[in-house]
Amino acid sequence: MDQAVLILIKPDGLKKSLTGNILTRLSETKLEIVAAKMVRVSKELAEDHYRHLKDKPFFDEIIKYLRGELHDRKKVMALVYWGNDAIKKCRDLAGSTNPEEAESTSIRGSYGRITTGGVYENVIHVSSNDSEAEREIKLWFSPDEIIVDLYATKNIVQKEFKNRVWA
Ligand code: IDP
Ligand code: MG
Repeated sequence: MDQAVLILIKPDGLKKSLTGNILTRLSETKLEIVAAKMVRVSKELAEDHYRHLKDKPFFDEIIKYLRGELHDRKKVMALVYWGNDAIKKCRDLAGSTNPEEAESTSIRGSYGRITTGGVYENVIHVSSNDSEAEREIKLWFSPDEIIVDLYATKNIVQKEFKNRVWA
């Protein structure tokens, strides 16, 4: 079944110059990249992304982590991969959430670590199921940033809409 999945290269992955390695590993899946961009992550976006973990003791730390406050790299690379069985293929390549338990050849097993503060710095995010993928993709991307039509859209006319354009 064709599926979409949100991948984030987290600030530790960018700081460690792992973008190329990670994209090469993901290309083994033969999935198609249908969206990609660099994002400066707001507190609101980070909290919405991890809202299912709001009650966890590590919530505040993973918000800081995703925003780049632990790495002096305030950016994340966001991508949407699309194709057959995309979620399982990408999660298998990523490995377990805890990088010390992840298979040593997986992305997280190869490049992740646990900080002294206890955060699992595991280099990438991968959506874990279809509904999570849909929610996350809609959170990180607008319809026009994705080159295929993944979900239903509607047209709205926005009056007095302020938009920044090139000067
Ligand atoms: P996932 O990223 O494998 O889907 P989630 O449970 O959704 O795992 O957790 C989101 C992120 O929060 C993880 O990728 C990891 O960075 C961090 N995290 C999850 N569980 C723990 C934990 O028990 N201790 C520290 N950090 C954690
Ligand atoms: Mg998750």
